[in-house]
Amino acid sequence: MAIERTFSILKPDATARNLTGAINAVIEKSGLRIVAQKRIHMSRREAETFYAVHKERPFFGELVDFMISGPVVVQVLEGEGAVLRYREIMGATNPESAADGTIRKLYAKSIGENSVHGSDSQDNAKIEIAQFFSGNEIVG
Ligand code: DAT
Ligand code: MG
Repeated sequence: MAIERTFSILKPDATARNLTGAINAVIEKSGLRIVAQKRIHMSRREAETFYAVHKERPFFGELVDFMISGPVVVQVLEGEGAVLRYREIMGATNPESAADGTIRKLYAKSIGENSVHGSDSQDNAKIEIAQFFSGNEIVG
């Protein structure tokens, strides 16, 4: 498999509980490298743009409100098959269904407040990375 990049967010429930380092430790133990990272407070418009694919879903309003409820850490992760690899270590969207040892099993509070985002395809990874990082902020 090729070296890829994926986009990650440590969500407000994670920053609120001071879990940035704990989650980064799981990421780094998996072999993925954090090649860009910054702590931001998303605007409503940024969150709506980021999750536009879900705008018809009943939970969209709640999701946007949550994502702007506190700081987040946006990241670019790099490694072999990074998109799929990160989805594996994140675990299922609903922490009750997430496998043991995954970030969501370890730390997520609920299906809505589930600690992390990870891109679901290489195409979306490129789009999501470009929403938050310029090329010179990514140091591989
Ligand atoms: P994932 O984050 O695993 O890619 P997704 O893309 O289907 O999941 O949904 C994006 C986020 O929306 C998810 O991380 C949390 C929220 N969400 C999804 N399904 C939900 C639901 N049934 N109720 C509340 N929030 C939900
Ligand atoms: Mg998704």
